[in-house]
Amino acid sequence: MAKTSSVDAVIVGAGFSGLYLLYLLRWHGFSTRVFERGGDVGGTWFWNRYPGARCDVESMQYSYSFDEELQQEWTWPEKYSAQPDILRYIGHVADKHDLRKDITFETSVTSAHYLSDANRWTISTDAGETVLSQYFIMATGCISTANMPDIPGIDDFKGNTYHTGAWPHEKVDFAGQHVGVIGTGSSGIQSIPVIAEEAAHLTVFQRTPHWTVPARNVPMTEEYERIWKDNYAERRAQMRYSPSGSLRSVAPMDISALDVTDAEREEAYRERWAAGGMTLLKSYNDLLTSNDANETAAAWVRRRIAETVKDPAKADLLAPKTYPIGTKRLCLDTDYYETYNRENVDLIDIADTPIDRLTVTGLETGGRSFAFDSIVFATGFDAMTGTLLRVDIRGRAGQTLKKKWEAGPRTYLGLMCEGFPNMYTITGPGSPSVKSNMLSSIEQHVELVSDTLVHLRDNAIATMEPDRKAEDDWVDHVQDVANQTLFPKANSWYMGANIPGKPRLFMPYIGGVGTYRKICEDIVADNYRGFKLEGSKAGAAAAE
Ligand code: N01
Repeated sequence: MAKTSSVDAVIVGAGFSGLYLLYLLRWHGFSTRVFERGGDVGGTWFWNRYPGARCDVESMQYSYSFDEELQQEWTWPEKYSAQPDILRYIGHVADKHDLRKDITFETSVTSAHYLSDANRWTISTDAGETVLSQYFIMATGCISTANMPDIPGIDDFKGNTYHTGAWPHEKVDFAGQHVGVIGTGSSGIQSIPVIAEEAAHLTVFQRTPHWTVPARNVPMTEEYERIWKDNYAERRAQMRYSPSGSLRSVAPMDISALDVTDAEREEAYRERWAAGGMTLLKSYNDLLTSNDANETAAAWVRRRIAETVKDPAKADLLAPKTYPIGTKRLCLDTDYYETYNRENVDLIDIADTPIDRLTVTGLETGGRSFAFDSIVFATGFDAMTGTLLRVDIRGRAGQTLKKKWEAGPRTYLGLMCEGFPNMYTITGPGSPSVKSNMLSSIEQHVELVSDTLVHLRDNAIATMEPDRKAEDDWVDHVQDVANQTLFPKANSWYMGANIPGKPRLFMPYIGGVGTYRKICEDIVADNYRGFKLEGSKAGAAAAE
């Protein structure tokens, strides 16, 4: 018989956001259950264990700020941490705060239905459990549903197949193998150099070349760590109100790329290329708003590719030409272009000749057959909405989230949806989320939700949801801000363009982390402007 229990809050997901939320809600005295699909904490870092997986935000910044003792005692081995080190950190946080005891692992939430009369969510899992909860919080991350392309014959292949976003826990040994990698986004760009070193032969299938710049990852030095730790309070405060939720190693320049000489531009790009990381895009203030300005950086990077890759035909294929630099997620790499100088690495352009089918021994494309021992799908995610829409979520009057979002996600602040009372999304579509240092955005949303639940409890407010106009205005604002940039020009997963049939619109809020935080602060200070706060707790409890 199905088990049924009742709690104040159900959280879905035990990644960075779910864990911090559990910590805060528990601290505030809310009874809380967490359901997690994976076998342990970690979220994206639990699943993305592919060779070369590491974070492209510096670890001193891609880490929790809420626990001063933790941020002082923890030591990161490298500037940009590898996946095992990040997972170890998350595991340590779970241990330190004894979080696992409230988490049910290897359990997926399959449905969440709002019961108007009782003002409760009834939440069911694939383990047959049902939980009644006043608050339902999706902390499921933005890139947690792997996109496996629908290629004919995928079950015919007799070799091994892997997806970077659902990598096995045991070591995959490519030694002596012929390996194919499909996809050249961040996951492909990180894994290709590492697989190339191990495999006998690697063939990369590229549909669209991605822009990538050197990460310049280095071991952490005591001095660098000490400077951060001595200045954490001030630096974290700056991060919270910065455009991207992170601080740059080279200061951004508030000037147009078109208002300087060629020699000045050359020097600026060289300095940032040498420093590594995302700073290149901050060289000038209009690289992501002006085609002409953007093209100065794009042409400069194309020249670096041509300098690095010895085979001119490969270099030409690797140089993006169809969309502005930075409008798909800029990748950070270690020796990506250099890898194409290896004799055991081939690059196959599938822009005009998609993969026709997988066969028993490999795959066919463009009239050619390729034989492989293993094929790696580095084909990305049904990002931002995919995981939310896989759960059967129904709000007032049985309205499904799928129906509400059929033309694209509609949220107020990326936090709540009209018609879905007391349901929250952490870093949901319409918030800075993936256009920021995720840790800054996660902490902001988690603290906002936790403070809000305390406010509701203290004021005996039974239900909270956005009003329709506030939501409509926010959806329009998110698009207006995006349309002032070059981002909509790329067929990116930000636009939903990587998933056949997905509505095309820019999903994250690109107005900036600091701007967004101030908007949220104003809204809260103005008695949660744009939200309907209704009913009394006593009434809700009586109805239960
Ligand atoms: O996924 P992607 P990802 N046939 O969608 C190709 C974060 N992340 O996993 O560009 C052939 O970027 C697709 O081609 P195209 C980060 O936010 C962070 O690499 O659509 N090819 C593309 O080349 C990142 O942006 C880190 O034409 C197909 C690739 O597969 C996000 O996760 C590390 C295809 C998918 O690239 C996603 O990155 C890793 C098909 N049918 C990820 N379908 C760091 O922190 C798709 N492709 C460093």
